[in-house]
Amino acid sequence: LNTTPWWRDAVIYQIYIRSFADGDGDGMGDIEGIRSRLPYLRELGVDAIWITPWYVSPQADAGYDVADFRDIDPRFGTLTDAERLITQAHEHGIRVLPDIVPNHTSDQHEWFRAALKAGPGSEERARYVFRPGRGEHGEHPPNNWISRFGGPAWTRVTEQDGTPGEWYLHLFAPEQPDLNWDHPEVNAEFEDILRFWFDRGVDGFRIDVAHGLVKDAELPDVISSDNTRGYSDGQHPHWDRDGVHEIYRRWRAIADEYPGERKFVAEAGADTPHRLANYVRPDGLHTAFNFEFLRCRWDAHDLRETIDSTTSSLWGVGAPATWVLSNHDVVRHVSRYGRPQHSWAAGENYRAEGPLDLSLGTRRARAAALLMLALPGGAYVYQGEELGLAEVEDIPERFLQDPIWERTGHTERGRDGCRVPLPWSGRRPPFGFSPSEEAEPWLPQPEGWSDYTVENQQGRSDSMLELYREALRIRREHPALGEGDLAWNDSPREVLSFSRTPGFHCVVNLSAEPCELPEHQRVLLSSDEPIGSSLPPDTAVWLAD
Ligand code: ISL
Repeated sequence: LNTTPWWRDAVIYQIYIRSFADGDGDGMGDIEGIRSRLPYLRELGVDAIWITPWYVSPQADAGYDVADFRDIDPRFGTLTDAERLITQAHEHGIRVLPDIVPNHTSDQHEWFRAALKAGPGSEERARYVFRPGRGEHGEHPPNNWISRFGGPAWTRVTEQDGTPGEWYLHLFAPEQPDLNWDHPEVNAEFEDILRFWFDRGVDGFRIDVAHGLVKDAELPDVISSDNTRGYSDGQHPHWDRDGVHEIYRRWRAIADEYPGERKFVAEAGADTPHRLANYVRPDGLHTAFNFEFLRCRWDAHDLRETIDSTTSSLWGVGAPATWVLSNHDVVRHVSRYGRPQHSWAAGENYRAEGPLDLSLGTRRARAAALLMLALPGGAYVYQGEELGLAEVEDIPERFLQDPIWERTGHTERGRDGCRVPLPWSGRRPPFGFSPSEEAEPWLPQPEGWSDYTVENQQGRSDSMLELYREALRIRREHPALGEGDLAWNDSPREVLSFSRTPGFHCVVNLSAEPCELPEHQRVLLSSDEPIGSSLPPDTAVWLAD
């Protein structure tokens, strides 16, 4: 009998809703599209789906600017569609986790509109972070905080009488004003929103910018808006402050009122595994994304250190580890690994340096999938990684939609390249993404994606899709996989080799030379064929006693 709560080792598939599947033919994904692809997800073998924000939103940041948390954006469907999706997903054995965005609302949220109207000093403004500016005429922002999307984190409003007035805080786009989490109404509102969706059957939430909610009330200048380096624990004025954990203790209590192990996963930009562990305590959130793993280079030493430091910090607080290779905010890992010189810049943004070797990137991505799915804990699969999609790096500028592109004055292309609508079938765009051939996906798909469609990959034993399906099938069946131990084996420096009990072994060769495989072990699955007694470079293998 397996008594492990489902969330401790779930494989959760990230649906970026506007790019997964389009049910109504407007070129944008929607709830009906997800519903129609539930059989695909069941066959893939994932335990749950995380769906990026589906709420009413002007879409200034692709739905992360929410105007009404209790209804669905008409582009994506209706509340009834959402309820039907939850029910049908459950019938397919798939749990559903929407995204919740508590750090900010849309500037079109009724609270923010009321705040603009009500003016300085009002109760309405107290739910956000409004301040007078610095300088003789208040013409300078209240402090030096920087928006994650570029430029100052403050925008000045024009008051009702037409004069330049107060400034409001937005750690992201100006259309995303930050809420004031010291305000009891803000707290009460989100607790109610959680209940609203739990009552409709959702199995948990992904919490957006979980580390950003609480700010130092004095709003002091920062040394850096990118990260917490240079500050001692919890002392940065707006990232990763201890006060957030009090909020999540209450959220956990709400989740625990419901049957069936509802769970949270924090998108917490904590700078060390130790700080990340603060989020995941028995009376706090269940899990948190482990972005250290995502940021690793294709380097055995880097990966092994990250695996060790995350497991030891998280196990220390009784939480399972999670593993993520890609998401809707970063360059797809085929493209990262296919560029030996890739690097993460100071903040979050990845820089592509040097030419892309697509076949190398793909080979490594196959090996990385076997590594990730063999590690203890849970894993996240970002839509399209199971198809081996690479970053689309040549989207014509007129199509780019990410606010980062505008806000940085076109110095950063932004995140659209990992958000291109999925190819399902057929020889040309929209590749079955939309029901009609004439529909134009909201971002153009590369012609070359005809090789990457689900239709083209299924049943082909050498395809990325079949590798994921087979790995997930073995993972469900093998008692050693999921939660549990990990023991490193002796291996050459550039080889990762570990065992899981009972009787499972994973070897990943990150060196330029073939490496010897242990004798007397049976190959369960390998990322490249054929495997003899040695493992080629950039290849992973699963072995059994
Ligand atoms: O702040 C960070 C690190 O300290 C970032 O990693 C931050 O957590 C990340 O940029 C937040 O992303 C999420 O919220 C954004 C949205 O644009 C992203 O798509 C979403 O994943 C604003 O809601």
